[in-house]
Amino acid sequence: MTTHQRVRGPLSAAVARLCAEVRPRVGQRAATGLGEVLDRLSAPLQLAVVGRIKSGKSTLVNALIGRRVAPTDVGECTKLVTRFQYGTVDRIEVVLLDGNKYSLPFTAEGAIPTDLGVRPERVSHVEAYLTNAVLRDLTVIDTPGLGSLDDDSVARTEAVLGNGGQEGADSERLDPVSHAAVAGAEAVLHVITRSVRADDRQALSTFKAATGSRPSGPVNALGVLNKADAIDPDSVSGGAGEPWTAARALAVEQERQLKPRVAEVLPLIGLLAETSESGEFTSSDAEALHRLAALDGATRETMLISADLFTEWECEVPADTRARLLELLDLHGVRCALEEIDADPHITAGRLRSRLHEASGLSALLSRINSVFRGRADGIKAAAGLASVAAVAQSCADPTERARLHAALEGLLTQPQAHQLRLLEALTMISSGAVTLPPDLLDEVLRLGGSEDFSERLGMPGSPVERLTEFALERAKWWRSFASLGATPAQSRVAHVVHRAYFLIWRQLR
Ligand SMILES: Nc1nc2c(ncn2[C@@H]2O[C@H](COP(=O)(O)OP(=O)(O)OP(=O)(O)O)[C@@H](O)[C@H]2O)c(=O)[nH]1
Ligand SMILES: [Mg+2]
Repeated sequence: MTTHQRVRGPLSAAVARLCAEVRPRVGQRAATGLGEVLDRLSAPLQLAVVGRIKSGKSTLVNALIGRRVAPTDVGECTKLVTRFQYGTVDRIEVVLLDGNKYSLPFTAEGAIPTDLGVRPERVSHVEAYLTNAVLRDLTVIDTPGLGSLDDDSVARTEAVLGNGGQEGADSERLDPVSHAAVAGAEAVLHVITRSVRADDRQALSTFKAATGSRPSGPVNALGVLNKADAIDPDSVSGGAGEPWTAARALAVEQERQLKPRVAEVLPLIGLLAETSESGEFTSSDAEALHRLAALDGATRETMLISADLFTEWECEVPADTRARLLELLDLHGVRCALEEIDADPHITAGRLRSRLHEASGLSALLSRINSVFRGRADGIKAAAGLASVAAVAQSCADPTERARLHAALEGLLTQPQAHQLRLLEALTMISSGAVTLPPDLLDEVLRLGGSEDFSERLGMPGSPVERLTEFALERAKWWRSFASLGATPAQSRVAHVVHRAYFLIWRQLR
């Protein structure tokens, strides 16, 4: 049964207790909903990778899992949601809209076949169970490209990610809306490329599509500026003629545009990350690169001008070997590898692979995923769980039952230890645009909700406790007077929460 499953962290545990306590006192439907919330609270964090068509979502999914398992660059784009979760044996399960499931073998290369053996219209989504350790505390969800889909696929995607209707629902299941809120992804990697387009921004604000009723924000969303290798450094101000510097400058610019809907935007060369993480890069690839490095300078330069020249120019390395290198690394990756070989002609294949990994930017992304998502999984999951309970309450036909659920929610939120959830809720209101604050106050609230560490939350890392205590009290007072004097009603709600957050910090520091 669900209730004995492990719930990770005090906030999730508090929400789990709430569900377990109220469940016997509500009707069958709401009880089923609360059961789903409970299941969800003990499951790994659900991280969806979303973005425009062909932005490199599946490539990034493979890099994260460390295996080329999601089909990439399939002539046809990804049409279905695939959830990659931990399992004790590798297996693929195709879930049909009528609720039936069947399993499917991996391709010879160990990937999910693009042909699922049934008409795509009949499929709800694909569950892939893998033994990879990363998936123990993170379920990774690959999604179809935004803007790529016909209405039918949109409806399916939303149903799985949590924003739409659910076909084949029997009477004991939740109604579509609450199912959506319960099933939605809890965190998001938003993959963008070169420029943030209007529809990227729109996608972020309607990111509800991926997270049920919970919009993305600084607490649960990171942006990834992918294909950093394809950025022309001369086209970016501050690019300094160097691709990675240009990518960083562009990421900062995009972050400015997208904040506070994402915590941060990080540049990435997803292809290099995938190749170096998935074990696709072999010693014969390294050997081919050594042979290319040994070519005379003029030939090498010419070949590196374009992909066509790289594969078609006369040279002793066979054309199909070069085509493979291009597929694994693209031109920029090949260039990086050749420079590494120039610097150390005896570099081993393993070392070359790890240099490519370093060049991909994946380490920085993983470390942010750890601090933003894994580190805060408890708060993220608990906030998602609360939103789900609220959605279950909302969909109750019986007013007494609804009131009981609301009372339980309120009861939980007034406990001091649950205040962090109020703060997360306030951040969500801000990031969804429901509340606006002047930039300095916005930064302050983001900081306050952005960490577990008191000195970081107060923006004074390394300061002595006395100074922190004093500052927390000062800001608590300020926010209280802002709440009653200077603020709009919506700002005032947020200000009360911020005031209390400072007050609680002050009390604990003291
Ligand atoms: N040069 C370069 N190519 C990349 C990078 N990331 C992905 N690609 C390539 O871009 C193409 C599309 O990648 P996918 O991962 O299939 O993109 P997707 O977003 O999953 O595409 P859809 O599912 O069709 O929307 C593939 O050929 C990838 O190899 C990158 O960082 N650099
Ligand atoms: Mg894809």
